[in-house]
Amino acid sequence: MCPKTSKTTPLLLIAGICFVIVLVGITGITLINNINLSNIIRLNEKVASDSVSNNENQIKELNYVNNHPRNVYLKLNASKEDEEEKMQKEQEQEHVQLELPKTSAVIGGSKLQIRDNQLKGSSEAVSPSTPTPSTFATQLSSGDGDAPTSSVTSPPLPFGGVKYNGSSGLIDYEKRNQVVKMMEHAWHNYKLYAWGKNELRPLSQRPHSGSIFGSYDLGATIVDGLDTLYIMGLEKEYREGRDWIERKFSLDNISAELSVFETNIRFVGGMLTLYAFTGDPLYKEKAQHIADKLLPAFQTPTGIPYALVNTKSGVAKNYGWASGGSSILSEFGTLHLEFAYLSDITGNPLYRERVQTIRQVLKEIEKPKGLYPNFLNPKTGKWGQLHMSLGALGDSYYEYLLKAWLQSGQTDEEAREMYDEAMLAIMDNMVRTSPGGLTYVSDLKFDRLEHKMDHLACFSGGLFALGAATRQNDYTDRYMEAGKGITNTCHESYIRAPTQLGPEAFRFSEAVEARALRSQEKYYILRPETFESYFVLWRLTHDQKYRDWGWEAVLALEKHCRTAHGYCGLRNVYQQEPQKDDVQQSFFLAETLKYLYLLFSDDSVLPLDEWVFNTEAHPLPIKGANAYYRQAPVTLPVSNAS
Ligand code: DMJ
Repeated sequence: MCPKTSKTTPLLLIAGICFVIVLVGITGITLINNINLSNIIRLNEKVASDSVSNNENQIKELNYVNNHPRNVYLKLNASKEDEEEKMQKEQEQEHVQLELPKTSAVIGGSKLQIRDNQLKGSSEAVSPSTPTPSTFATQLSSGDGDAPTSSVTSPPLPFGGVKYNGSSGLIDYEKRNQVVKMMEHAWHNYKLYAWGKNELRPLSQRPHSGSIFGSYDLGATIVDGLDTLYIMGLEKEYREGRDWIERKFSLDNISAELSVFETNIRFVGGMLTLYAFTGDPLYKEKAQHIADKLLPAFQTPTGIPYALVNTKSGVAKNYGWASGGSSILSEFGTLHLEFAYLSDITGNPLYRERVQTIRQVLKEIEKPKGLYPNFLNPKTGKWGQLHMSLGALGDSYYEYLLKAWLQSGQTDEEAREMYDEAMLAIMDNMVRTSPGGLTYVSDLKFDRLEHKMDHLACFSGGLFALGAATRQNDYTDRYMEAGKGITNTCHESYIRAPTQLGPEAFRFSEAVEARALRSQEKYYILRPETFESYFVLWRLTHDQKYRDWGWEAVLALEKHCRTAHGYCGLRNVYQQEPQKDDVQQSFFLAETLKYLYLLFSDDSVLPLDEWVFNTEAHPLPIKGANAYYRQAPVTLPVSNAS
């Protein structure tokens, strides 16, 4: 008996333990699933409740299908094809074969397809099927939203007469789909863990309240990312975002201290693009609502705005660290596109007047060596420290000079002149070539060059190239050369890091080229500037290397920045397995993924002669060349808004 009992006891014991383990396991998994599931259900319900409304009306109002830039293009082409088919039939009857007249021109060293019939003074036959902006307008149906410009007659030719052939630059579907999947991943996780908040912390799966917009529920990722969703055709996600804006977005009754610059480029810019795309009056109202909250910042003796404004009290001030109470060039100099466009769509000239005042101050002030220092005192109208940069604190001011001219349909000649003067001064005083042959833009501090380039300055590859492609003058070739050289250097800064992602700043010395040296320069926060230049250069040259470089970046982002719950920046790009920073920046959705998507799209998606990108990659229509401009019919007298 005894031996028998001792044999069965351990067996029973083992069976009992196994049973308990299985039981605990099942209960644990069910619990975890329930937590995740209830989380998802809760968030989906929240999103859904934000979205409940008369869907049918919305569909009619938004008219997503008809107004989507891609679909309008397809629609245009379809009608073009119809016409071509009709023509062909007629010609077949006459046994005549005609071809759409095309030729090519070398602009800034790149070969571009142009349409002869759109060249000034061309004597060649005009193809009856070639769409013009006015046919654009009449073929559009804008539903219940504000109508696009109804008749756009003989617009001044953008790009100095050069028009891209809409069919060139084919779509790379596989790579583009990958970018769409990245956008879905970023958006869905933001929706799951941070909906309505500003940004997502992917590792901690909670909102990022330390973002520049703080802990207020301003939905920065929604407003910034929405036009990217729209462009990518992610309609369901787009509608969720649009509904959130309608129901929740307001700056009334909150006392947030907002950056005038950041709020303008992300929120006003985002709303303006959505308005241009859809004609949905909601976006125009919101853009104006936000801009009005920024207006108190402009009440300074010079009209140069302060950096920060309180949305409730209207009290405005500058950053304590900025050179003796100065405002910052890249901030007050990056308002022009949005404010000018806002005036045109609202009929209220006040916004344009505010930025025109800034322009006049900058035009008239004496510039050391023709350069613009980063700091300007809004009370005295005098420069602060004489630090010059095409990176942090300077960058997008120069961008907006060229783009204000483009946005105006190349009529704002003052802006182009200021751009040319500034960029020539930068080329002479700040652009240098390393011993290894890399072109870079140094910072300049008083008379001393600091051979360092910010990642932020990598946008300037595209800026120089765009300057070259849009006007043939004595500097065209230099601009294009600088644009290509800088873009190549930024690519080098990426591929010299084991992660294949570029550092925040990189230096040039006897010992190193295009590498960060200081620990605080080695991070990568999902920035877009290098990809922005790949995109612009790709559109202007169709050199395959730019797409290849973009794809390298996609692979690197997937390898190092993707997490189970969104995308993070890296603390040190020179480590094989870098630590992640736990922030999914809103500009990752607004800019980084948009530029990568466009890089693998064909040229007809947001053609550069019809759209100009604000500094947060929100495309704005070009006046006279784009039926989506939606200019208000009447210009109101100056309002009493301050
Ligand atoms: C964006 O917010 C804008 O591109 C801005 O002009 C500069 N920095 C970030 C992205 O890096």
